[in-house]
Amino acid sequence: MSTHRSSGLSRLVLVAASLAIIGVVAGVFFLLSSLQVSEEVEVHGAFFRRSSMGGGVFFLVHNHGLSEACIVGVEVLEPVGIRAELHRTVIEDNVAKMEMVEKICIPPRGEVRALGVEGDGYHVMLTQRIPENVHTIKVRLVLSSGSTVDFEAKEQTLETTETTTMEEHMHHD
Ligand SMILES: [Cu+2]
Repeated sequence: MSTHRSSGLSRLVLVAASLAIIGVVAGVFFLLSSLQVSEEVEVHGAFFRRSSMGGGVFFLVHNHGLSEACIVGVEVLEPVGIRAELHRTVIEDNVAKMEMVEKICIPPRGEVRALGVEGDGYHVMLTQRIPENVHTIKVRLVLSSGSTVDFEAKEQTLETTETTTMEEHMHHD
């Protein structure tokens, strides 16, 4: 009789303990999944420089997520009709060369300095002439997750540009 009672009680304790564990596990999963879904990729300090043939868009991009995030596409929302490409500048034999890249990946909890040669080489290349009266452009980055990040880039004119940054996109002219 007493053994039956104690086994019933221990079964109750076991059930309560399992429920508590399930609750904790579910809570952790919920927390992780909500971190995944929340806005992970942020653009900071964006600006563009024009050239006769188009220009370059430069920015810092932060990944607040726990997994790698990749930029796989770019488009100019405003003004319409301006083509853009993901680019990287590489130095070979002291000569800066640009190449198109399929993607720009940001490590978990990391950043990429898309500032051309002053940063990690990456930048967005504008391959069409920006109208003279346009001094702010709106850019959309497409991530491999399918989500998008929109940001504005104000024009940085040569007068306000540091001397060291002036050389960088000269080869676009
Ligand atoms: Cu370029």
